[in-house]
Amino acid sequence: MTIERSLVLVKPDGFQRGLTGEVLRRIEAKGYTLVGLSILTPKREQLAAHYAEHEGKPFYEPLVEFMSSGPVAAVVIEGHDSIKGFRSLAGATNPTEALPGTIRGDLGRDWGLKVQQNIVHGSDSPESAAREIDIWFPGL
Ligand code: DAT
Ligand code: MG
Repeated sequence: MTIERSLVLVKPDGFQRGLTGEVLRRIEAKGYTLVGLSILTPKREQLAAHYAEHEGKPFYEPLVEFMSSGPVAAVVIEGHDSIKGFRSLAGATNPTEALPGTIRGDLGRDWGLKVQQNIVHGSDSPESAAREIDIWFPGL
């Protein structure tokens, strides 16, 4: 098992609610290292690249709208199996179904919107992580 990097985003809902520190605390408490950290309001083009796999889905437009609505914290984390490990910390996509103990399960809920607001993004594979880190932290 090689050391992996994963791209984590604290989404606008998490950032606006002041949960960035709580998310970073959980990442560090788990033992992963922070190797990149940036606060920015994402542009549509950046989100279109990031979420290319979801283009055409019913939640795509609401997702891009939501993600560009305010600041996010973009983070690169590092550690053995950190891609799977962060997905485990984050919990299921639907915050109603995400188990207690996970970021989404403890801190998220369904707000009845067209897109789920679920606090965090985490890369889902080594290929996605490499692609996403290049989008958010070119050259890192
Ligand atoms: P994840 O973020 O768990 O990797 P995803 O990549 O399938 O999930 O989707 C990206 C985001 O889009 C997800 O975090 C929340 C939103 N989303 C996904 N599926 C949805 C759905 N069926 N209805 C509303 N929003 C959805
Ligand atoms: Mg995903």
